[in-house]
Amino acid sequence: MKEYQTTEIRNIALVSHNGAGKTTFVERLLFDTQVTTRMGQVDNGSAAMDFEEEEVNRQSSIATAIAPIEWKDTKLNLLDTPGYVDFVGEVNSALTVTDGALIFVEAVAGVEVGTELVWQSTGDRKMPRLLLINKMDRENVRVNRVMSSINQNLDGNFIQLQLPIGEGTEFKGVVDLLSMKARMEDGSGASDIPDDLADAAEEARFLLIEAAAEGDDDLLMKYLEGEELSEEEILLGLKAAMLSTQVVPIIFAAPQAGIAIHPLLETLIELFPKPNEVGSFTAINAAGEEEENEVDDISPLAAFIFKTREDQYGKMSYLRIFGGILESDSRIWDSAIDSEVRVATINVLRGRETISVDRLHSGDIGSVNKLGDAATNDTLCDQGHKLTMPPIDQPNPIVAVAVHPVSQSDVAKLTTALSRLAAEDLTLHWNSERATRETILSGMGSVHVDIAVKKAQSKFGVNLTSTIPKVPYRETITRTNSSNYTHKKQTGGSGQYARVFLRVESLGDDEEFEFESEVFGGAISAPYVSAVQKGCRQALENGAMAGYPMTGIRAIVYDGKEHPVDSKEIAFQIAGRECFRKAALGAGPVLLEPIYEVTVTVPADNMGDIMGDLNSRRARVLGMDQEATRAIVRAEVPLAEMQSYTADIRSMSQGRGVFSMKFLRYGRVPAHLQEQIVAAKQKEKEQE
Ligand SMILES: Nc1nc2c(ncn2[C@@H]2O[C@H](COP(=O)(O)OP(=O)(O)OP(=O)(O)O)[C@@H](O)[C@H]2O)c(=O)[nH]1
Ligand SMILES: [Mg+2]
Repeated sequence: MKEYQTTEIRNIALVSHNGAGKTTFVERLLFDTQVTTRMGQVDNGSAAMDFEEEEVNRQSSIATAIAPIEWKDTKLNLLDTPGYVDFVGEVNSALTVTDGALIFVEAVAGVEVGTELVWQSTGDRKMPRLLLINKMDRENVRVNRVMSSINQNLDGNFIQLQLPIGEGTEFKGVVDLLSMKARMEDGSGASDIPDDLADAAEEARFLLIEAAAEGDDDLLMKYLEGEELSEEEILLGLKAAMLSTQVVPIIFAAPQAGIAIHPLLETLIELFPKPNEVGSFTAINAAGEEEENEVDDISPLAAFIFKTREDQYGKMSYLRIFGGILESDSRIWDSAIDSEVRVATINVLRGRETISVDRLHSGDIGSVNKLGDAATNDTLCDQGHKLTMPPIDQPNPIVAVAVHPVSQSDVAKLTTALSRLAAEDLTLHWNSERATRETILSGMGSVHVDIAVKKAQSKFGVNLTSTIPKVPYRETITRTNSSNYTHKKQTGGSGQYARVFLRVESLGDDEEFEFESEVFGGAISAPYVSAVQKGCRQALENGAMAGYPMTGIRAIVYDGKEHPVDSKEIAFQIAGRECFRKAALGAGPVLLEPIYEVTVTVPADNMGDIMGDLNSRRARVLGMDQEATRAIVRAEVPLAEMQSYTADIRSMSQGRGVFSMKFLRYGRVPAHLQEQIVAAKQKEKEQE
């Protein structure tokens, strides 16, 4: 592959609701630029971009794949992201390393929940955007309908760059409003505008020129003075207006049928910014200061790892060069692990295929194999000029399952497999929950977590079953209580003897455990006091009431008795443990449950249902907001009530609702529920 300079590169993320045709679009471009001899199809598993086993099975993308499209001395790095909401992590990482977003809107469906989400995230990032009304060849396409869906649901200044010629099965091509020429399906150059579209084209062009003029002060002056703007000037103005996010141009295509592809490619190259045109990048240097550098080969090296993937050949780190040039066969610095890493071969990726290159210039995207301990979010730099770029912003998990290894060999491999899965996907988390002794895998939705379980099997050979996780309750006390306990055991020779007097007091919410000694006059000696503390800690772990870990307790040992022969540390440990349990049981023990802050975003029409439902989940509403047509509710909700929320919110809002959640604190379980939980736990114990 030719070596591309910064100005010859465009990095574009393809984003949308699932199934809007992103992957098919890339397959069409790979075919049209003679990379493939047959066009790959998502539906029969032949797509170069959907190469993962689960993608072939599901006929839909689950991870971002990259295609370098070479066209007229320019390389477009297209990042084909998955549209399904569960894979939002892949979208976030793609948006972090691209300079613009091509948003696909399915021509029949119009704006869908996934469209709104990517609209929001690209808007938050102030990215230049282009809207592609896609699958124009589908039966039942009505351009008016999809345009009004866009105008009603997305908040932006849209401007048509093209007029479609025909719609649905009659879709034949587009009128390019810049050149005022028709571009027909066969890809053959330009032709005259069909007569029946001439007036409409003039009208639309007028709006386009106006929008372009507003993008640049000099152009605006010229325009207001009544001068004619050249095609180049219009493009310039439009590009500037897009870069400052003032304007979002709209184009049309039907990639599967190959209609209106070449004009689209040209538009992408002309309108999306070069990597050096979006402004400098920020990184923290060795002195801990923020440093700004241009995206330029002469800037200090900064290569950001935005994705890690493992296959049978080992680990691949996907990176984007922000500053400097990354050379193959070099040794560079990983600022996150503060260590040198060796860059052997550098590859450019095309789906699963790797094409080796000597170097990557600033702005480019590629991958390096076996980069030692380097991980996603690390920045590679020069040892003499250390730089650290900010990590990719990812949401917290919203769905969790408990995973159980099937056989003994699966037990041994479990943690390695989960760690490797989580390293590949930063929205996938795992932890061992001490309160329930379960291994928890959590992610962005049930499909996300299901696929992770399948990958554990297919990639790492670990068989897992999954269940709904138990709620990790805790126990605490509500008042002070004192107790004493004697541990006495006499079996033949020397026995065991310990007597302990202990008081428990309730601590603040955030404190877990404190231990004090008020033992006076050496009633028990120092090593035995420590043994009592150890015993208290054991009791803390195992709970007093229902076997959940206890928290928020201060234990004070204030008296005791030892025996010159029979007292041993183990005896005091046991006495401490039992005394603590006894004291805690008499100190008004209560159950605590994890409470999350939940933010729900739904179409305003669904607000009533969502509020009613939240109430039935013991939620405490913290606030409500309205943004355009959407309502946002913030509430505190116990985790126990959130187990099936992903499915429930989908059905309540016809798939248009989304939510996020983050752990807030532990809160008191209401008395009537506490009784049920304790009883259930007791039953469980009896059955063991
Ligand atoms: N009629 C028509 N169908 C298309 C076109 N492009 C894609 N499709 C079909 O739409 C479906 C989804 O296409 P994909 O390319 O997988 O869409 P995607 O956006 O990559 O989907 P996700 O990866 O799941 O987000 C497939 O069945 C395609 O065959 C098109 O131009 N016209
Ligand atoms: Mg896809």
